[in-house]
Amino acid sequence: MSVINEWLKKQKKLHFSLIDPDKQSPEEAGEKARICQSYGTNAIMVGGTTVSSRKMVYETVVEIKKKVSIPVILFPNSGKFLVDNADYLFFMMLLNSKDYRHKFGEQLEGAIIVKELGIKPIPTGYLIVSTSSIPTTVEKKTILDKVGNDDIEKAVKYALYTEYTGMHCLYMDAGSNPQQPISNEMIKAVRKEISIPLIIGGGIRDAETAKQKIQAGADVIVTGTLLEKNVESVKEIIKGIK
Ligand code: 1GP
Repeated sequence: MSVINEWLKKQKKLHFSLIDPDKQSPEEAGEKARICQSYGTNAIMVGGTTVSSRKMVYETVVEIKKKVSIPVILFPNSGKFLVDNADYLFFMMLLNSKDYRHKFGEQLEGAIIVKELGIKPIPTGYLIVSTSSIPTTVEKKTILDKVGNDDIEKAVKYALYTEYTGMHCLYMDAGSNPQQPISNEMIKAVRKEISIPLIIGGGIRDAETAKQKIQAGADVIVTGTLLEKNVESVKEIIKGIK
């Protein structure tokens, strides 16, 4: 059984806090993680589209691990920035990238590093949903088979592909700080067709929105930008989820 399923057996719905090592000092990252744990977040994700220093990732994880007891999961943009002091790694296929490197190449190079470092991989299908008229950072970094908020059938196809290829979870992401989150309709349609855990992130900034995404069928909500701007506001989001 996948580790996310194990966690979901203990708590029906989960919240993950995403910390980008580029956005603050490792010490500040540790303090944010501590606050998020005190609010009831279930894991700290470490990563971001623009991360470019392995040292910064390592030191950020060191400081986070000093302050929290919950799992730390790497959310990598490349095999180059993997570190051995995190507990888990989202080993992700960027499902709707047309770019060989993002879909397969980075993972291929990263596989041997994962083995050598002994990090536990969580096989994850990662689907970028384009919800905004202004492209998010991740949309600028790769060439996408665009899945818009109305392309529900296409999202369902990618979700089924994820389940049928044996991946442990599907992470549907509207990118960092998009104009709007993934629609409730899309989440409902995907949830209806798959049984693996469904992680939803991107643009979730208030408790009501988080609650709606959970009611539509999300198992896990990811919050990133909000905790960079005002970590206290994560408390309400977690209340909305649980
Ligand atoms: C981005 O899903 C995450 O990859 C979080 O998005 O920064 O908008 O919370 P936000």
